Amino acid sequence: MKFPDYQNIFTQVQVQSKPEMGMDDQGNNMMEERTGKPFFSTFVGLFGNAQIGPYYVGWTTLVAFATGIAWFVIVGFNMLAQVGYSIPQFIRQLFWLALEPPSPEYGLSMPPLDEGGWYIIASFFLLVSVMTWLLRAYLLAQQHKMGKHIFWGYAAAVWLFLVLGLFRPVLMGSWSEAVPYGIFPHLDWTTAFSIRYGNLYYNPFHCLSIVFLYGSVLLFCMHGGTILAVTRYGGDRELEQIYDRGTATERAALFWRWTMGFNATMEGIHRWAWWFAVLTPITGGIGILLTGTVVDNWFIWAQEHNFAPMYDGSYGYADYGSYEAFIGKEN
Ligand code: 07D
Repeated sequence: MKFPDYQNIFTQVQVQSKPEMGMDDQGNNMMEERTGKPFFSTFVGLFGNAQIGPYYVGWTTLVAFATGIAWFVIVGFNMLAQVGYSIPQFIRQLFWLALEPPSPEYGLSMPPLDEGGWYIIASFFLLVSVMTWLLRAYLLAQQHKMGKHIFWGYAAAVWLFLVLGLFRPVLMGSWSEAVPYGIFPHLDWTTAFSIRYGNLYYNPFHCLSIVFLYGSVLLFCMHGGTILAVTRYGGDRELEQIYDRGTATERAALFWRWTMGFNATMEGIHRWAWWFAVLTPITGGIGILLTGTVVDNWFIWAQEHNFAPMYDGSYGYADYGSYEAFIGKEN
C-alpha cells in the first residue's frame, strides 16, 4: 500500500467511517447537549475533518445566538429604515450604512430610540452575546478536561472589545465615544480616532500591538512551514515529538539554529505563538484606554518623549502652523 501523501491543506486521504462522537472519562458516548446527526462531506474534507457535527448546544450557546441575532437584526433594521425600507437601496448602500452611537450631548444617559437608543440596546445584546460566548469557551474546555488556553486567548480579544465599546466610553463620560456598527463607518471611526488624538502611529501601545500582530503572522508561517517540511519524518505528530524527540524535531531545530542561531523547542513554539497572538489585543487595549483619558495628542506626546521631531522651520509650511504663516502673509 502506498503511504498516504499529504499536500498542504488538501490531503489525498480522507477518513470517512463511523462518526466520531467523543467520549467522557468513563468511556461512554458523550451525547448530552450535542445535537445534530453527524454526516460526512468530501468537499469539507478537503479543508479539514470531513465529519460535520454533532454540535454542542448548551444554555450559553442559546443565549449567545439569541442575543447575537438580536444585535444583528436591530442593526440591520436600523440600516433598512435609513433607506426607506428599500431592499435595492439597502443592498446598494450596505457598505456605507451604519447604526451610530448617540451624540455627545447625551453623555452616558439613555437617548431616544432614533437618536442612539437603538445603538445602546443593540450594544447591550452584543455585550451579552460576546460574554456568554466567552463563558461557552470556558465550559467546553472544562467539560473536555482541557487547559483554558483558548478561553484566555478569546478573553484577550474581548478585553480590546470591552475597552473600545465600554470601558473607554465610560471613562470619557459619553457613549458617543463608542464604535459605530457598519462596514465603512467603523473604518471611518478608526481613521477619525487616529486623527483626533494626533496620529495613533505615535501611540507606543499601537506600535507594540502591530509588532505582536505581524509577529504572530511570522511565527505562524515559520511554524506551519517547519512542520510541513518535516512531516515526512513524523514531525506532524508534534506532541509525540515533544515527549519522544525524533529526527523530525532534530532537523527542524537544526534548520533554525543554523539559519538564525537560535531555535525554539517543539513545545515552546506553541507558547511563543500563543503569547504573540494574545499580546496583540492586550497591548492594543492598553493603548486605546490611554487615548483621550491620559494622552490627548500622541504626536505631541512623542515629541515630548523625544521620538517625534521638533520642527525648526526648515521642513516647510507645516512647521508654521498655517500656510499663511509660512509665506509670511499672516498679518
Ligand atoms: C477588533 C476586538 C475583539 C473583537 C471581538 C469580536 C463581534 C460580532 C459579528 C459575526 C482585532 C466581537 C464580535 C463584533 C461579530 C458577526 C455578524 C480585535 C478586535 C471580541 N494599524 N488602529 C489596531 C495596524 C492605523 C487604529 C490593532 C496596522 C492608522 C485604532 C492592530 C496599521 C489608524 C485601533 C492595528 C495600522 C489606526 C487600531 C488591532 C498600518 C487609522 C484600535 C488589533 C500598517 C486607520 C486597535 C491600539 C486586533 C488597537 C488598532 C494594526 C494603522 C487606528 C495591531 C498594521 C494609523 C483606532 N491597529 N491604525 O487584534 O488596539 O484587532 O489600537 O497602517 O482600536 Mg491600527
